[in-house]
Amino acid sequence: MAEIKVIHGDITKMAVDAIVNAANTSLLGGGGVDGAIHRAAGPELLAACRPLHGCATGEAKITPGFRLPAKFIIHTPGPVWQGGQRDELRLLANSYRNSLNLAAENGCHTVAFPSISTGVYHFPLSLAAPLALKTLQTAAQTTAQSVTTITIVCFDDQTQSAFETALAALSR
Ligand code: AR6
Repeated sequence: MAEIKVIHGDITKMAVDAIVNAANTSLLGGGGVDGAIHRAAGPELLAACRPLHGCATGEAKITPGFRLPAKFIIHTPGPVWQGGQRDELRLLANSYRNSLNLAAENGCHTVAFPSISTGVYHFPLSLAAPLALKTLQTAAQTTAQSVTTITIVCFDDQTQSAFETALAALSR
């Protein structure tokens, strides 16, 4: 069974098989973790993203990691929070599940995630963290059994605390 870990850190520094990017539907870069990943991976990443012609919310696409320590980058646009009545929970779960499954299909054993949609997309952390961990745990037990380690890389204390609380509740 996959181990799920929560750490404080910068996802661009993770030496794992795949890191996940909280992208937008254009896949052509942006701010936040997306901007950091594009800066660290180098201009080859944008060149690799252009022919992908974007990605629907909740779906996922893969590129090489280029100058990153990670072998692959899995790009997923999470939902923009609009109050909770626009299918945001299902779409966020789709982002986590589809990203983990795509990693497994590409032979990845170690995968790192940022907290998708809880930055400029304003998804409430208190809802996102438990949903993310439950979705990842279920996918790791069913469709993505080859994944051994899932690391949630938190960039700030509030995110880390929300994921640690959700992880403690998950293993109870
Ligand atoms: N490592 C790990 N986490 C990070 C890093 C990093 N280097 N940098 C920021 N975060 P956000 P979203 C955290 O806004 O809400 C972009 O412009 C950040 O603190 O990056 O899904 C895209 O192009 C927060 O906890 O992603 C889209 O347009 C989390 O990553 C839009 O933002 C997600 O925040 C996507 O918005």
